[in-house]
Amino acid sequence: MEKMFLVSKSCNLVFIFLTIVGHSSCLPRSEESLCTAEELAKYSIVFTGRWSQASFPKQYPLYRPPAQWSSLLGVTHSTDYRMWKKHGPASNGVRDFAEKGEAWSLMKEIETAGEKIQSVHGIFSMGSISSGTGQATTELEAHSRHPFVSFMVRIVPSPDWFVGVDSLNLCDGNQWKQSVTLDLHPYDAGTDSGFTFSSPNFATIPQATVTAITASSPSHPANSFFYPRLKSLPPIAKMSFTKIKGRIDSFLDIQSNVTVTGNEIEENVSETPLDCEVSVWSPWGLCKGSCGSMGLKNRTRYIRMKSANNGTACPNLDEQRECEPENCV
Ligand SMILES: [Ca+2]
Repeated sequence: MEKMFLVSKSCNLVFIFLTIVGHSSCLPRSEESLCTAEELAKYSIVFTGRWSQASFPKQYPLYRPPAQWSSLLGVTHSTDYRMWKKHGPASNGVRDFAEKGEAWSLMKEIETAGEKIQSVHGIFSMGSISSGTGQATTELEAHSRHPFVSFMVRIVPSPDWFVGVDSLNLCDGNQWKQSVTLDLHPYDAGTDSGFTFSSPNFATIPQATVTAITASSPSHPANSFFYPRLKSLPPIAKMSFTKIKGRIDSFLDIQSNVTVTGNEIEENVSETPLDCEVSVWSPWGLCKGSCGSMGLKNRTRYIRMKSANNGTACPNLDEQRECEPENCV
C-alpha cells in the first residue's frame, strides 16, 4: 500500500519535472522513489529573473514599485511535506508570502512539519532582486531521506502571484542529479482576486486553489498576463541547481549565502508583440458649420494600451463626418 503511494507520487513528480525539462519518461518503477545515493548533497542554486518589458510588455510595472522579485524561501523535504501544490489550497503561510512577501508564518509551518513528522531537512533563502531581470544565488543541502526541493519567490508587484517549484526530486535512484535547470512560469495563490500587477488588495472569498497563470488563463483581457496572440508565455524566470562538493553543517538553519548581481546578461530575450487597444468611440459631437452649407461633427476614442514589439498599431483616434448644422432655422 505504502509502496503504491510512493510510486504514484514519484510518477507525478517526475511528470511535473518532465513537463518543464522535457526528456525521459514516467514509468512506474518501484525503486524510483527511494533515494539510495550518499546521504547528503549540497547544491548551488541560481535564480535568474527573465521578467523584462520586451517579454512581458503588457502593464509592465515601471514605478512604485518597478518589476522585481521578493526574497526566496525554499525547503528540502520528503514526500510527506508539500510547501504548495497546483490545484491545492494555499496554506496561510503561502498566502502571506505570495501576497506580501512575508515569510514568517510559512517558515513556522515548515519548522512545525520538520518537528512533527520529520519531513523537512532544511530551509534555505535568498535575498530579493530589485529588478525583473536580476540574478541571485544561494546554496542548499538535501538528504537522501529528504531529496525533494520546493520554493517560492513572489512576483512584485502582484496580487498573489509567484514562481516556484513543488517537490522537485534532486535524487535519481542511487545518485544525486548533477544539474537541473527549470523554466519558471507564474502561479496564482488563489487568495487575492486582483487581475493586474498593481491591483488593490481584494481577498478571494472563498479561497480558490493555486493555479498556473498562462497566456490565455484567466481568460480576461484585463489580466496582466493575458496575451491572446501567444500559445504560451515566455519563461518569466529560470532556476538552476548544480551539485557542489562539501556540506552545510546546520540543520534547519537558514542557509542564506546571498549574492545579488545586477541585470542579467540576456540570452535571447523573446519579444512579445502587444496589440494596441482602444476605447469605444465617444458619441458624435455637435455639428459645427454655417447654416446653408454642410457642417462637420467629430467623435474620438482613446488608447487603452499602446502597442509594443511590432504588435498591431493603434487605429485612428478621431473621426469626422459631414452633417447638417444644427439650430439652422
Ligand atoms: Ca489571485
